[in-house]
Amino acid sequence: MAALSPSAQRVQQALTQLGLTLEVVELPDSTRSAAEAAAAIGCTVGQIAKSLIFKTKGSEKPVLVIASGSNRVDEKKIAALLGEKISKAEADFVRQQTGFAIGGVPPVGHIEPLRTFIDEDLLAYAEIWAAAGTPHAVFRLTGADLVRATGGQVTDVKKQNDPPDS
Ligand code: 5CA
Repeated sequence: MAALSPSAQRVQQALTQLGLTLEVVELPDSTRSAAEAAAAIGCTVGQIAKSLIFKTKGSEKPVLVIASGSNRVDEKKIAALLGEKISKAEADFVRQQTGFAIGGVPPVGHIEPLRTFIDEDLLAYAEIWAAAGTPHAVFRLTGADLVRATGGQVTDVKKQNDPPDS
């Protein structure tokens, strides 16, 4: 089997150090977005754990929200838990804070630990998949693994769908 790329190796090392026997795999097809990852893996979009980086508006601290691929994150819900507004981080900030580029940001293995929130919907699946450092690298895990690995707070993160026109 081909060696993992350096960024994927870092994620594999982080998982191993956490005591998790989870295996990073690099796929030929792109896993850059949740939809692409689901297609490449052959799972549902909901089973993709997307790691999204936000920035607090006052203190400019990074916040990681790990959401089901089929959910949109309601920034107001996270802000209420933090006591501070947040906005989507720009690409440079994501790289500085995590050490990974958008499209491959993993839930673990960041430069420094991040304040983390986990979408409760991810815990409903028997297995989920997360990015592993590159837009071709992923690993399979359970919701319990995700909680254990990140120490994240499990909560309702999702934006409700807009009501239909009446
Ligand atoms: N590897 C896949 C699935 S595991 C993945 O990383 N998907 S993702 O959804 O977590 O990452 C893509 C996310 O990066 C998008 O949802 C979006 O929130 C963010 N993103 C994409 N382009 C930009 C950009 N130019 N600036 C800031 N954020 C971006």
